[in-house]
Amino acid sequence: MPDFQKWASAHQLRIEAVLKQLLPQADLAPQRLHAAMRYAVLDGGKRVRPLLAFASGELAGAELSRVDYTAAAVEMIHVYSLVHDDMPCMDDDVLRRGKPTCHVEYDEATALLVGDSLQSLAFQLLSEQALSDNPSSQLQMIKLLAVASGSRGMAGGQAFDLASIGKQLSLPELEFMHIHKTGALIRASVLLGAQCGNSLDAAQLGKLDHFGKCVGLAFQVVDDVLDAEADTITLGKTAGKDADHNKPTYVSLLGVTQAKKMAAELHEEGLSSLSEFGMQAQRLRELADFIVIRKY
Ligand code: GRG
Repeated sequence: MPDFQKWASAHQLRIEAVLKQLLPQADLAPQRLHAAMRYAVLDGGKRVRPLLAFASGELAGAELSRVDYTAAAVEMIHVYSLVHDDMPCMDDDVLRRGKPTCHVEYDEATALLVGDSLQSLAFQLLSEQALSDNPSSQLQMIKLLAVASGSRGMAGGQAFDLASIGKQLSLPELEFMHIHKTGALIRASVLLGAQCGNSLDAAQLGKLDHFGKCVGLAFQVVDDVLDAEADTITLGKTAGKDADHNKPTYVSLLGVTQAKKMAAELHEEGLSSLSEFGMQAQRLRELADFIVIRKY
C-alpha cells in the first residue's frame, strides 16, 4: 500500500476512535438523540476535513492529541451540515454515506436536533480542551470555526445555494457561493490543524490559508463533476441531483471538460502556495491530489 494510503487509513481509524469516544453514548439520556448523533457521524465518509487538520498539524509540529479535538470538531460541523442539508426543507435526500439519511432513519425533529447538538459539541470541544499554548490563540481558533460555519461562511453559502436554484449564476457568483458553502470549512480545517502547533509564522499561515482556499474550491468543482459523471452506489449519495434540481454548478456553467480544467488549475495553485514548506507539507500535497483525483 502506498505510504499516503497507509497514513490516510491510519488517521481515518484514529478519527473514528476519537469521535466514538467524544460523542455521548447511545444509552445516555436522551437516548434517541444520542443514538442518532452516533448514527450520523460514525462509520462513514472520507474524513477529508480531519485529514487536512492532521496534515497541517504535522506541518506545524502540533501535538497529535490536540489535533484530535480540532479534527473531531470540524467533522462534527461537517456532519451537522450534511444532516440538515439532507432534510426535506433543503435538499430532501434519502441516501447519505451509503445509508438512509438521518431524518429517514430517525425523524425530522431528531435530525434537526442532531445537527444542532453536533454544532454545539464542536464548540464545546474547542473551548474545554487546551489546544494552544496561548489562550488568546485558542480564542482565535474558536472564532475562526464560528465564522467559517456561520452566515458569513458555510451556512451563508447554503442560503445562497438555496436561493440560486433555477437561476443562471455568473462564474464569480458561483465561486462566491462555493467558497462559502464548501470551501470555508475546508479552509478552516487546514488552518485549525496548523494552529494547534506553534512553528508557523503569520506569512506561512497565510500560505496555508491560500492552499485551503484553493483546495476547498477544487473540492466543490470536483463534487460537481462527480455528481454529473459518477453513479449513486459509488458516491453513497444520490447522483445527478444538481441537474434534476436545476442547480447552477461548474458543470452546468462551464461543461465537464472546462470544469475539470478549473479543478486542475486550482490544484496547481494550491500546491504552489506550499512550495516553501519542503517535505513536512507532503501530506497536504497528497491530500490536494486526492481531492482532485477522487472518484467518490
Ligand atoms: C445546512 C448549514 C448547512 C449547510 C449545508 C456542506 C453543505 C452546506 C451541504 C452539503 C451538500 C453538498 C453535497 C455539498 C457539496 C460538497 C460537499 C460538502 C460534499 C460532501 O462532503 P464529502 O464528500 O462527504 O466530504 P463525506 O461523506 O465523505 O464526509
